[in-house]
Amino acid sequence: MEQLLEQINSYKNEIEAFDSTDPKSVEEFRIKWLGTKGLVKTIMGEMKNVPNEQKKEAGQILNEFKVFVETKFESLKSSTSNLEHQSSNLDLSLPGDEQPLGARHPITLMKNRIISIFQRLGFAVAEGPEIEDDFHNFTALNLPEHHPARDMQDTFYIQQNPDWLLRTHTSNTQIREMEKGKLPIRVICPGRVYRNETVSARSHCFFHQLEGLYIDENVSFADLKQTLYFFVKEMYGKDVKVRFRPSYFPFTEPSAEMDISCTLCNGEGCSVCKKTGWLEILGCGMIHPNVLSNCGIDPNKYTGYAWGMGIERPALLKYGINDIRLFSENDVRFLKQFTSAV
Ligand code: 2NL
Repeated sequence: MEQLLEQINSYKNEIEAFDSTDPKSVEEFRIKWLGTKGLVKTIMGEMKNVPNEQKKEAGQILNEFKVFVETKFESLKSSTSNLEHQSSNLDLSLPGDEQPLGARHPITLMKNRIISIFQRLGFAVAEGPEIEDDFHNFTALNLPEHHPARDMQDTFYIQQNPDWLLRTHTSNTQIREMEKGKLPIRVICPGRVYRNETVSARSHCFFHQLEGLYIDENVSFADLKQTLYFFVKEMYGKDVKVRFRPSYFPFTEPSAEMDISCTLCNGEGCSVCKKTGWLEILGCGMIHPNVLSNCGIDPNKYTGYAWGMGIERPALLKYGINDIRLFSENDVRFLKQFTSAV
C-alpha cells in the first residue's frame, strides 16, 4: 500500500510536469497512460496485491488517479485542437467564391415582352407539340393537299404515311385549342418552329413565332386592328406609325400584313428598312370559315381573327444584333451580354 501511494505520487508529478501542444506527443501521452497496455491499467492491476482490509481505500485512490490522468489528457487535447484551427489557412476576411449569374436568352426576353402586353388584353398562353401530324399543321389550316408549303423541300418530315413533321408554325397549337370546343377563345401561342431553309445571317432552319387567336360571336376586323394597334403602341411607343397591306394566307380571309414605321430611322429610310421607311412585323386576318368548321366550330355563329409574328426579327432590332445564328450558338460571350437586359 505504501509503495502504491509512492508510485502514484511520482506518476502525478510526472504527469503534472508534462505539457505539449503537439498532437503527436499528446497522442503518445494517451498511449503511455491510458492505452490498453498503459500505466493506468498496469497500476490498477496492483489491486490484487493489496490486503483485503485496505482494498476499499486503495480502490478510491486508484480511481481518483485515473480521473486525474483523463482530465489532463482532455485538457492537452483541447489545446492542440485550438491550435489546429489557429494554424489552418482559413482566412475569414477573404472574398467569397464567385457565383456566376446567368442571363435570360434574348429570344426569351422578347417573347416575354410580347406575352405580357397581350396578357393585359386578356389573352391566355398556350403551348403545343413541336412534332406534329399533317392534320394539325396543314390540313386543318385549309392548306390543300398539293400546297407548296407541304413540300419536302420546305418541311422537315420525320415520317411519311402517316405523315409526322416538325411544325412549320405555331398554328397547330391554336388548332388544338379550337378542337377543345370551349368558346370564346382568346390565346397566344409562342414557340419554336422549323423550316427547311438554308442557314444564313438573316434566316435559320428553326426560329420562334408567336401567334394569336380570338374567336367569339361578332368578332370583326376592327377588333383585330385595335388589338394590334394597342400592341404596337405598347411595344414601340406612341409615335410609331402603322399600316395594313392586303395579303393572302390560306387560313385567313381577308388577310393583311402589318408594317410599322422603321424604328431606326423614324420612317426616313435606311439600310434596315431598305429605304422604304417601313418594317413588316406580322401577318393577320379573319379566320377562314373552313378552318373553323375543320375544328368543329360553326362559322355561321362564330367569327375570329388571328395573327402571326416572328420573334427573332424584333429581337435583332431591339438588341442591335446582326446575325440570327448567334441566337443558337450557345456562345457565352454573346449570352452574358444580356445579364441585365429586359
Ligand atoms: C406570318 C403570318 C399568320 C395566322 C398566322 C392563324 C392560325 C389559325 C387560324 C388562322 Cl389556327 N390563322 N394564324 C393567321 C395569319 C397570319 O402568320 O407572317 N407569320 C410570321
